[in-house]
Amino acid sequence: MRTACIRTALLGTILQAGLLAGCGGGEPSGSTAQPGTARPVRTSTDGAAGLPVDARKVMQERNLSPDDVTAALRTYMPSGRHDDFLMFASSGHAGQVIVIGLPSMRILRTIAVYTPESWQGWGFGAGNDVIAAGAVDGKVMTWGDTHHPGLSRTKGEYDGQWLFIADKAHARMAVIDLRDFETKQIVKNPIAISDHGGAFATPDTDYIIQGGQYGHPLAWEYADIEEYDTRYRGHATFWKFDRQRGRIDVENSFALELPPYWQDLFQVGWGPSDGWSFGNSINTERYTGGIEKGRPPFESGVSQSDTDYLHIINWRAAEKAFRDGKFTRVNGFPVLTLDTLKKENILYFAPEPKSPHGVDVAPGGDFMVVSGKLDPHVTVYSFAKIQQAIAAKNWSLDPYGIPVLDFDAVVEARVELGLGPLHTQFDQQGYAYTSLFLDSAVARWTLGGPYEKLNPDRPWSLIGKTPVHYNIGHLAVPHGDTPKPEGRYLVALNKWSIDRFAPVGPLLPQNLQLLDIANTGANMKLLYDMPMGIGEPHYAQIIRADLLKPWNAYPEIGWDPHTQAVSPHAPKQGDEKIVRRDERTVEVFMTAIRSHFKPEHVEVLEGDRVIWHVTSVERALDAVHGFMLPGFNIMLSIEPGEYQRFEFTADKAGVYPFYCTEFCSALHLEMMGYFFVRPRS
Ligand code: RUQ
Ligand code: CUA
Repeated sequence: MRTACIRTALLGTILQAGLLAGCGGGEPSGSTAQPGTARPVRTSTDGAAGLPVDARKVMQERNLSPDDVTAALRTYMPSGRHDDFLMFASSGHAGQVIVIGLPSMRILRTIAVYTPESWQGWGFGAGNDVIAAGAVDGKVMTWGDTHHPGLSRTKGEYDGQWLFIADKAHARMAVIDLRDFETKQIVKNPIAISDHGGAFATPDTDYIIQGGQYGHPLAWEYADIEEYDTRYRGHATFWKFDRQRGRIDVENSFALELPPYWQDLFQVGWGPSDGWSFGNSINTERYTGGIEKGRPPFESGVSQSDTDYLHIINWRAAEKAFRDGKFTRVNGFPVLTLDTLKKENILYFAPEPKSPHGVDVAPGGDFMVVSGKLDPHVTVYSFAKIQQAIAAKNWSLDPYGIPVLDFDAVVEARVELGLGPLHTQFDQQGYAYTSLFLDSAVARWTLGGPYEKLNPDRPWSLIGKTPVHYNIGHLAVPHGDTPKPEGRYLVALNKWSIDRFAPVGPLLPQNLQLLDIANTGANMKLLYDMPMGIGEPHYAQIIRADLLKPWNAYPEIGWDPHTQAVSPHAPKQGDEKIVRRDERTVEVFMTAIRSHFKPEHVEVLEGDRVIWHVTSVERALDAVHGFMLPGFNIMLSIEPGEYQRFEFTADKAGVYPFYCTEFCSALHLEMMGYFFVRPRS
């Protein structure tokens, strides 16, 4: 394996510069952006000559520069004007998805996924089955750690139909339907207890790929840590997606057994690299930790080698091997073993420097860009060269017998960008954008090869860096991980906000910063700081708003959002009733419309099992009702046309006023009723 051009000496410098401190605690780094730098007070408003007198007055009063005004004009949305793009951001350990409009950076809504959320009525009577389906060994998990939202694709491009979001904490995958922005399914990965939480759709959304993370025995069985090399494993799971049903088809899904190298994100190829997937790994050292035993901590043990392995997977060959039955079942789930991967030529590695993170496919599907967190370069792999190296068997073998392609044979270019490069996005002008965690900056650089015609002067070179505040993780460009980027904006998803906002206690918001990448040269202009105080977005994808076709009310009255069809059980207007099924079971059929529920009196006996159906018979846009039942942890959001069903046991006699939780009309306060639980005696 070749390592000559990697500057090992740099590691010490970088560690001193504060990567580890920035990750775990201590002072953040920021060579280009200093926290707390006060901006000079302006005494004039030079450059504001053409503005109306009022505007100039505001500039003076608020101490705004002409640049500030331009930034404000680029993001301001007059009342009623809609944003051009929607960003779907994960929310980290808040377990949700956050939807944000661009360029305004306004939060439009959150989508409850893994964590119950009462405004959406998710997990308080409705959605409970979906959450319960993601149970781990029978235990229902009521939170998740969402990292990488993945939009569905057609020919590699976002089609605006589905959104997938994985749970890093419990190795689960969720499906959101973008007609009603609701979670429809959560599946638990049967072979992994946790993983990196990535979700990338193949070009036509045949599969959603979820990569592993920390090595552990498959199906989380017990094995001593001394057996790490033999019993601990990584994985890449291919969830089959059934567009017709709008569900992951677990029966037709499969996984690849991988060495315990701590994989993370798996991207997919398109165009020339269609049928292939690319992931990376960070612990080919197979370091097992043990700081309490006097061993180096993971953070240094895992960073010993100069390179880890880019994982190159021929997923069509994997699919064929799966269809041909060449798998073994682990915890009931089909797994292609390392032996099968070798025999069927499914898996290859290529060295990647140094503590790599993320791999991103260029718009042409021709290059794969990898950043090494401890290497100032990005490394660009050529898919054509990868194919040549495979054909020429230009490889050595890793300890598990997997071919490791020769580094020099597959690398197209290395571009020096700065400290702590992480993730890369692309635009339509032949530029790439890489986040620099340690530099707290976004680097703009040029692609070469077929992209050279767009930037003939300087292929494969750094054009400029823009400081961000502070310590950027991911970055997102509209359609910036597809064959057709629409690079007007870039959002820097910064991990630290430090001094950017008014203090709100020791838990600070993240800072999402909007940059203008269309109207600027080397220095991209910062347009807007958005405090994100409801979760920690990791990755985000940004889609043109006109590609989404969400419903503004459910298509018909009595609509069951889980089946996306009218439910035969939905209560109808005029047919509201309370039916005693047997001595211990009562069924309630209720409707809701401004400004009453019907029935308003619901009486059961103590100890009854209650099955409650409610339909909103509203057709008006935004006429949403809520339904709560105190003491029973019930809270539904009933949107126009929607039907919902919930069950509980009325285990304590009493009088329970229920009410509508959404301020729906002038007589909203009167939209209530009584739930009487009569004592049996
Ligand atoms: S990883 S900050 Cu979960 Cu997306 Cu890179
Ligand atoms: Cu219905 Cu308030």
